[in-house]
Amino acid sequence: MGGASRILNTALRSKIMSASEAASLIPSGVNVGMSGFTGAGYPKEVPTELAKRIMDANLHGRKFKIGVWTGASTAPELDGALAMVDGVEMRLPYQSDPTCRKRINAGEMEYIDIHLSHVAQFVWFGFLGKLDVAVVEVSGILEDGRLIPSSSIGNNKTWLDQADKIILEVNSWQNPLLEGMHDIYYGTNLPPHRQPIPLIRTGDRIGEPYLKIDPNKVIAVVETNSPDRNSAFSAPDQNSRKIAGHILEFLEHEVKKGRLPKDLLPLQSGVGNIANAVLAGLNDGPFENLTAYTEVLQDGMLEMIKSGKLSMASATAFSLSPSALTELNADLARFKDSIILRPQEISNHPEVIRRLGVIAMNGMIEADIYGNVNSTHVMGTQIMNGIGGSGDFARNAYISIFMTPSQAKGGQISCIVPMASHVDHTEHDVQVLVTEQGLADLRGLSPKQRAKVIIENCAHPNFKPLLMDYYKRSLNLSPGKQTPHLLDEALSWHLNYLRKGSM
Ligand code: 0RQ
Repeated sequence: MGGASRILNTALRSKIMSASEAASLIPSGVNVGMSGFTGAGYPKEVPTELAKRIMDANLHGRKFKIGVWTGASTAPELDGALAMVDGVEMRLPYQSDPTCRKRINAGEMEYIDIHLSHVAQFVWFGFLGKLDVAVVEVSGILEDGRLIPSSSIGNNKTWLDQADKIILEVNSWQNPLLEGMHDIYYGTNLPPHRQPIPLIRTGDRIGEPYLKIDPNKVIAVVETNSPDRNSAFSAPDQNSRKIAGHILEFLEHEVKKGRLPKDLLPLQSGVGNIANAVLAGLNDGPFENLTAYTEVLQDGMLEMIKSGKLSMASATAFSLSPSALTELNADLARFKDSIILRPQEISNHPEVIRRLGVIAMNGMIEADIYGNVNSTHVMGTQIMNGIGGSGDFARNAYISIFMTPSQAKGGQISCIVPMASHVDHTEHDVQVLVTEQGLADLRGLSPKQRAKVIIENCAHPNFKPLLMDYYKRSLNLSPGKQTPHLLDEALSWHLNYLRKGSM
C-alpha cells in the first residue's frame, strides 16, 4: 500500500500497528481530539475500530463512551460509526451526521455547539477539561518526526500539543503534493502575553508547513489508504440562482457606491448548495482578481481558481464533492500556489477577519422580522448542524450576509418569522438578508424600519400578509415600541406548525 515510505522517522516507524490494536489503547471515559473538518482529513480507521470495541463492550453489558472533539463535521467512519454504537458521551464543536443528530435530538448524546475559533483557545485555557488522546490523520512523517498535515488542519495543532497520548493515521491516499500547502502558526500565546497575528493579506504565510510533536507521546502509528468522503453538491436550483443573483447585484451596487473595491474584499462562503451557487454566480460575474479568507474551500472556489477569477484562497479544509476532489488531486501542482490551509483558530480568527474586511456569506434556518438569525435549531429545539464558523465571520465581517430560500418543507414553513425560535446571530451581527424573493439591506435601519424591509423584500408572498399583519398589530399593541412584539403570538407561530404535526 505504499504507506510505509511516508513514515520516514525511525522511532515512529517502530510504533506502526493495526487500527484495531491502536483503538484498543483508547479506554472508556477519555476525551479524544480527532482530526477532521467538513469530511476532509479525518482518521479513517481507528474510530471505526473503536466503534467495534464499544459495540463489543455494550454486548457484554459494559458502558463505553468517550468525548469526541474535532475541527468540525467529519464522515460516516467517524461520527456515524461512533454514534451508531452510542459511544459518544460529549460531542463538540460541530457535526452534520444524521445518526449523531438523531442521538443529540433524542437526548442520548450531549453536544456543545461552539464558535470554531473558540475551540483551540478554550482547550488551552482549560475550559473544556483534559484532552487525553489525539487521533490525527497526516499525509506523511518527515525524518525528523515533524508531520505533513492532511487535507484539513482544524484543531490538529492543539490536539497534538495538548493531548497526553497521540495516535497518528498516515494516509497514503492523500496527495503527496499537499506538502508545503499548510501554514501552521505557533505564535498564539495565552493572555496576557498574546501578540498581534501578523497576517495582513489572505496569501501571507506566518507559520511553517509542518506540525510539531513530542514523539514520546505517540502511542501508535497506523497506515491507511482511504479517500476523504464528501457528498456531491446538487446543481444550483432556481432559488439558489436567484439568491446568487441578488447578492451579485448588491456587490456591484456597493462597488458603484465606492463602499467596496472593484476586486471586492476577501470572501467567506459557508457550506451547502446555496453558498456554492453564489460562488458559481461570482465565477460568471464581472469581478476579477478575487481572494477568499474562509474556512472551507468548496467546489465553487476551485472553479474560480481554475478560471482565474480567484487568485488566492485561505482556508482550514477542503470541502469538495468527489468529482472536484478527483480534479484537485489530478492537478494539485497547478492549484498549490493559490491555496493555503491554516489552523482553524487562524482561518476563523476575529482579529484577522476584521482586519481583512471579509465579506461573509452564510446559510440560515430562519430570520425574524428584526434581523435575528437562527442557524442551528429547527423549531427552536432540534439541532441541525451547529453554528460552525458562521458566528466568527458574521460578528467580525465587513459585511455579513445571511441567505436562505424564503420557505422550507415544501412551502409549509416560512423562513422569515415574527421571532426567531433560537438566536445564533443577533440583529447586531446581520447586515444583509437574502432569499430568492429579494435582498434586505439592513445597514443603518432601526428595528421597525428593518421589519418593513425584511417582510417586503424577503418573505414569500404566501406569508407576507400574515407577517405584515403581525407587525402592524404589534406596532399598535406592543407595550414597547422599539422592537414591537406580541409575545404569545410570536411563540405560537412555530407552535402552530408543531401542532399540525408537520415537523
Ligand atoms: O432539511 O434536507 O431534511 O429537508 O434544513 O436546509 O435549505 O438545504 O440549506 O444546506 O444551506 O443548510 C443553516 C443548516 C442551511 C447550514 C443550514 C431544513 C431544510 C433541510 C437544510 P431537509 P437547506 P443548507 C461555514 C459556516 C450553520 C453553520 C455555518 C448550516 C435543512 O447553512 O448548518 O453557517 N449553517 N457554517 O428543509 C425547518 C426552517 C428550515 C428548515 C431549512 N425554517 N424550518 N427546517 N430547513 N430551513 C461552514 C462551517 O462552519 C463548517
